[in-house]
Amino acid sequence: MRIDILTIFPEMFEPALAVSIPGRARDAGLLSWHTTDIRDFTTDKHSKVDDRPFGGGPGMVMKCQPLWDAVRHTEAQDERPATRILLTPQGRTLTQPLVEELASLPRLLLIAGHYEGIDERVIERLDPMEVSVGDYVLSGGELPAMLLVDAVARLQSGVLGHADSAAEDSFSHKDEQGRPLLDCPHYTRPREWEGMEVPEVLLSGDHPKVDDWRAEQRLTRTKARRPDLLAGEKPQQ
Ligand code: 9D3
Repeated sequence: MRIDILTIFPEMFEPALAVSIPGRARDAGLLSWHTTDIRDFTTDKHSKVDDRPFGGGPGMVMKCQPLWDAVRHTEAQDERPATRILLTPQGRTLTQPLVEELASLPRLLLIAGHYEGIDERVIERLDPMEVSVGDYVLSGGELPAMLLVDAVARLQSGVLGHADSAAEDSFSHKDEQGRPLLDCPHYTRPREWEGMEVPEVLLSGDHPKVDDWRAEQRLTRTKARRPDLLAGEKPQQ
């Protein structure tokens, strides 16, 4: 899979992604990412990617032309068709089902804005999928773009080792109706730490009993911490 990232802060991406699972995926030849600096596509002498909003108000608005030219230039770098994704607070929330859908595509083109907004006309012309990473305010789309790269990278087949693949299967623990559950608690040595013991069942060697305990913990924790996950009939999309 190829991922292109359009941004005015291209230098943010390499250090964050190289050290993590995306770095492993790249080393394994399963993933590549390429940044395009939107500022390289400005035509004025001050390299202005933004301008004051029509109608007044605070903040600046990203101009149409540099972004449009950056997208067209970047798409021409590879023959695979790119799915255009704009990271924006107005988008649909990134969830694991959406990550799985995106992870199966040959090429993503991520657009990270760093302004109050982007001129609506270039959004209309690009017609991207609009994606948010949750209901909180960030200063730009760069960190959301990195979240998305990380989430799709770890689903490229071959990235996760044997242990992790098994963990991946059991990570997606579901209840009887197919709804995702939170994970159970984990413990490792020592058996006693600061007067705190490991639950006896985990030391018993009775694996069916351990499985039952973990299943019960997942359900209890999900009810207590994320009742919304159990609210519907189907998993949330
Ligand atoms: C305070 C500014 N807001 C006025 C109502 C609008 C606004 C514009 C740009 C808020 C945040 C941003 C920058 N954020 C993103 O580009 C962004 C984002 C986010 O802030 N939260 C969750 N997901 C995303 S994806 C991109």
